[in-house]
Amino acid sequence: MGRLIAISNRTAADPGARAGGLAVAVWESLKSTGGVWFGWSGDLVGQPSRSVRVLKDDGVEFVLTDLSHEEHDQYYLQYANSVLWPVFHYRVDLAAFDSDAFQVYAAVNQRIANLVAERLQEGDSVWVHDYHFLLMGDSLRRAGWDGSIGFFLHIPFPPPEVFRALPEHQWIARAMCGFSVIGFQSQQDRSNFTRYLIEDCKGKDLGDGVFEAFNTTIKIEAYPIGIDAKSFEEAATTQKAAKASERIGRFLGGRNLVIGVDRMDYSKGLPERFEAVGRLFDDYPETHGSVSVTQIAPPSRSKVDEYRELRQTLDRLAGRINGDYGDLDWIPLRYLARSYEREELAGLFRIARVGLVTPLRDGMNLVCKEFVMAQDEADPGVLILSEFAGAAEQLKAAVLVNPHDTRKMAEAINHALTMPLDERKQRWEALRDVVTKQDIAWWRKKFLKDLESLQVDQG
Ligand code: ADQ
Repeated sequence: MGRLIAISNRTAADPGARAGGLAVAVWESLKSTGGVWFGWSGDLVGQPSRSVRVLKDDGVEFVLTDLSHEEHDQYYLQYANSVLWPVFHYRVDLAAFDSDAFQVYAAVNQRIANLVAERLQEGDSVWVHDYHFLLMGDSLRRAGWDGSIGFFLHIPFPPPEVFRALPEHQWIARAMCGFSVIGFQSQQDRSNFTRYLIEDCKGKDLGDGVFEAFNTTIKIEAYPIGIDAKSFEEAATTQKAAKASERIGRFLGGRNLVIGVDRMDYSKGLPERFEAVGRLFDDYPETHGSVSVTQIAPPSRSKVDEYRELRQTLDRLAGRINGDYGDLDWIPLRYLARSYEREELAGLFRIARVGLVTPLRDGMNLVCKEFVMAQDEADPGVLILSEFAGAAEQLKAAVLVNPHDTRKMAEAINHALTMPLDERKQRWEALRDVVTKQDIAWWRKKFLKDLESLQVDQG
């Protein structure tokens, strides 16, 4: 097999950034084959730059480019994060459509494609990641690369009716057909995209996951991303994990912990979750004084304004709940706007009776898989999962909820809190099986196998 070439907006050049899903998955893949990882350096400069910085670590070469201030603003903050992110999460109402920003988005895709194409060798497999680079297949073709190119979308793909709201939808779909393999998180996302291809692009289903559109064939599959299950399981029994459990244990004073851990983003359904917690205390008085809900959600720097509004809503909701129900020795709902280390989170998950993962829409969601792996098998907690997270297709043994239905969510939390040990064990064993079998290595192999088999076909 040739070299693996990864392209993603942020890379794991900074070892501290190797904790998230994408970074771990790509890092492991590149280490095992020895490859090159292209992406943004994280630095900003005056003008679009032609130069790159090359770093080497553990056999992996990082080729990093700076973004100009305009590129950062238009490509990254505007088009990727304020247009594609909301529309792909079904939130057309929040999108700040902007055709100038799209031009810069296309130009950055092409600039980076040119940088990559200059360094490609015959036999290389190219693996492009996420919504920052939807046009990269076409851009690489324009730059002269005719080998195979895989693409994996980490966020949802919306139904055609929503995708069509993007003024550039046809351009984007046509460019995506420059990829040889397109991977989605779920069957739902895959079928949204293939339906668009058939309805709007005269696409044809050739069977076996292969589609024809724009005079080319593309393999289109769902590859649900996993976590490094074994290592998360181990993280939950480290000293750091035990210390975190002990610290929160002091605050809990024997009460049941219900935990939520998210990046602060409107897609995560935090106000709806807080409403459901309010309903829990309204409708189930027996929970007063016996349950503590802790929500961890650190602010994200690139979304300052949006964060401010969300934060105000959460503060108002938590204030109402704590004012109505709190007591001298009981805070019903705590909201911590900071982040914790992986081992600490694992320790908190382990001591929790209920994990609340209720996004309004999520590509996959890795937190729910981490919650599962952190549990104590003798006394496992219960996972409450939104039916709108990609993970719901795999984690059917969770308590599945509609995150918009706050009354039902309150009922589900109460059900989870009172669930007998036998049922908790049964559900957890089924969940652990899936998360362990379909882990990060399984995902990577499944995707790369399809990408490589195309290369053999073409060769
Ligand atoms: P994210 O939207 O970032 O990822 P998610 O998959 O839930 O969402 O989390 C990624 C990682 O961040 C997890 O390892 C989690 O532990 C960590 N994390 C989240 N909140 C944290 C907190 N408060 N403190 C510390 N760590 C925290 C995108 C898509 C997802 C998709 C992933 C991977 O939006 O749908 O699952 O990519 O493809």
